[in-house]
Amino acid sequence: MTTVITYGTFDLFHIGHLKLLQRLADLGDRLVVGVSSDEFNKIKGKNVIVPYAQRAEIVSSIRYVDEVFPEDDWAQKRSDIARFGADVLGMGHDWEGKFDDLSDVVRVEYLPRTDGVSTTEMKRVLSAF
Ligand code: C2G
Repeated sequence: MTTVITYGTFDLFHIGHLKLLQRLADLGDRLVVGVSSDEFNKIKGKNVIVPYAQRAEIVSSIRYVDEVFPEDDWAQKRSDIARFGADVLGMGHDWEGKFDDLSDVVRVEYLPRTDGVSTTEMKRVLSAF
């Protein structure tokens, strides 16, 4: 069984998030997702709209996702990979190269992002109303 692992904030869940999760699920048999906690988003410098509990519930409801767990810091990936027995770490290509240091324990894949949609852009459009 091939396990794929990924991480993200998934704020204001949109088609770009969905397409990425779909592409990641196609890489294996099981997809586990680390959803960034509200506290970790402060460290990432992201102002999130939707609280962690709701973001986690939305992502865990996606048919491509098998399990969700909290992402609390940058350094937990290596232990998560061991805990889940992950074979593949997949991220959108805006992270290209950033996780290559984990390639000794997992196959690292950077997948195309979905252009034209982002949480930042959604916030900008919504703020105009
Ligand atoms: N994404 C995408 N297309 C978009 C927007 C996002 O493919 N139009 C992807 C990103 O590349 C990322 C995932 O969706 O792989 C989640 O994006 P974010 O919620 O913005 O997550 P991010 O802040 O990049 O957090 O430790 C890693 C971080 O937690 C990643």
